[in-house]
Amino acid sequence: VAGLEACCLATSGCGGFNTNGIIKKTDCIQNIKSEPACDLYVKQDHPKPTVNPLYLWPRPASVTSGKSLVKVTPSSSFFSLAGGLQSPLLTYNFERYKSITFPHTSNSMASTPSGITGLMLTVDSLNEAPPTIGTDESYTLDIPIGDGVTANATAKTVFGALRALETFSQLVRFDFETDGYVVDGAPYHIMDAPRFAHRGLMVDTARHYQPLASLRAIIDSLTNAKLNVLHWHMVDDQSFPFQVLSHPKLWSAAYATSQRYTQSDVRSIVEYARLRGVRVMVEFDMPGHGTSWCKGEPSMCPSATCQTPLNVASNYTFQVIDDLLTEAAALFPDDFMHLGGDEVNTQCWDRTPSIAQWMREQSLTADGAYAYFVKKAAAIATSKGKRPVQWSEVFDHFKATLPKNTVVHVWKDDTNVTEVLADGYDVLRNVGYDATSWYLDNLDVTWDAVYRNEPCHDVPDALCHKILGGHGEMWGETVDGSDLQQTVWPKQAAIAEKLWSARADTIGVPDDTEARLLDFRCRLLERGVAAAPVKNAKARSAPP
Ligand code: CP6
Repeated sequence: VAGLEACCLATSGCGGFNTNGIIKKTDCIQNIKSEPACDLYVKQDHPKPTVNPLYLWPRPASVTSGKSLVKVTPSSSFFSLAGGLQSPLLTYNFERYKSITFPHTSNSMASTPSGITGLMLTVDSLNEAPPTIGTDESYTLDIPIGDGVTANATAKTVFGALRALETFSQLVRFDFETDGYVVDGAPYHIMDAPRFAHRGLMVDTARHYQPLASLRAIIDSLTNAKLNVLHWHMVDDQSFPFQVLSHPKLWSAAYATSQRYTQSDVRSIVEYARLRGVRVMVEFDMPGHGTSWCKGEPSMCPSATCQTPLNVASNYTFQVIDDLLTEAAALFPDDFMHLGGDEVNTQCWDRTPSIAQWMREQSLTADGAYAYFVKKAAAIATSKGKRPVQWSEVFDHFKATLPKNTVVHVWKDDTNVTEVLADGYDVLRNVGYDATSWYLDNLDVTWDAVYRNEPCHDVPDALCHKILGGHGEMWGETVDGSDLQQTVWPKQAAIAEKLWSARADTIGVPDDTEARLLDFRCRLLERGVAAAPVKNAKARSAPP
């Protein structure tokens, strides 16, 4: 097919192709010779774990295990809730985890039940309201040795129960020799809870549209690594795919009439995420990165020739933002609402006579006008019951004058995280070894560079616990639905472990990590997640 390279050898490099001026990467995942086959995952072919848990990702807080191999007998009611209680969310996930835990069909399924015959969950609260930053995800999991016995899990919330189901699913494997399921290393006693409450992935749907099916698949993939936030970078300079009922022209700046999200679409994505214990934090980036707003609402922009940042001098700008955030607040139940605030170049305000005049009248410098904008946006979000989240620059510029409910999303190397925390702000940060590795779409970065980052490396212990968590960032300039998953995975797994698991004693990457990640990547492949090879970060093409 002209212009389209479906696949190419990792070593030869491959070109991209250009459609409507949008750079897209070709998908060139191939068997990478240096990557061990997935037989690594067949545990009897691998040295028995001496230090457990070798093959759980992310590493739980505490595991004790034994040396026994126990059989597991699947059944339609394998997963159940203690006390005969009902939870629609858990019933849904019992079905989901039946197919995840038991992917193979044995030839001798009819054989009599033996070994572990069920997993019973005891859950304190069956509240199914969407998860929040305060949701307790701790759980315990006990897998006994015996015949006709049940495994047991406890959790405080239904979302903690989901994490227990995930861990259980990772301990069960299909044994092709005996044509049945087994657990190695029983009995298990696991007590687990996340290190950070906010463990996310940012997906940018403005540089390329990401189809709904791709968003659902990426949400599904998050649960494998116990991640719990999708940060939806909804709009940017390039496109505005989101439906605003009160300002119906805004989404005329979508890439195509088909490449848009209706409010009903958004509701269904948020619900899909809730069922998996994933929060959705939406971002409307402003006043920078706002060129796309001009198409539907031209008066929000300084002028036709100088379009960004959004017009700070116009009350109408804030009227539209208020209307949009009213609608967004009703669609996204999450407490957090991201308002961007990054990369604001105020030259355009100085150069636009009406805005320059307004700034003089208000006795505001351009930086003062920037502060006025981001604080006004934050106040609007707060008035809708949301906590504003804003990128580093708002702190770098305005320091402790920001409202105290602001969550500062640190992405810049030169932002002093200790200072942000000491000034009383909650912090999210991009997890990475240095500025370049914060971005999953940067193919020069290898998984171990991501893993080597310690989220508190530059923060005193006394303040570390105040960091809420962080994100991998999937900027979309070169990534569309064809290569979303292999751009995110497996590097996002390194981030997931840094955010879930206890701070390692070892500086850097513990010895068994690569073997564990190779195993986890095979698990992702088994589950239909198109994770790129672990050992070859450049298995995909570079942009032309
Ligand atoms: N888009 C938006 C981006 C980036 C940011 N905001 C970005 C900047 C530098 C790098 C990667 C991404 N593409 N809206 C910064 C938060 Cl290296």
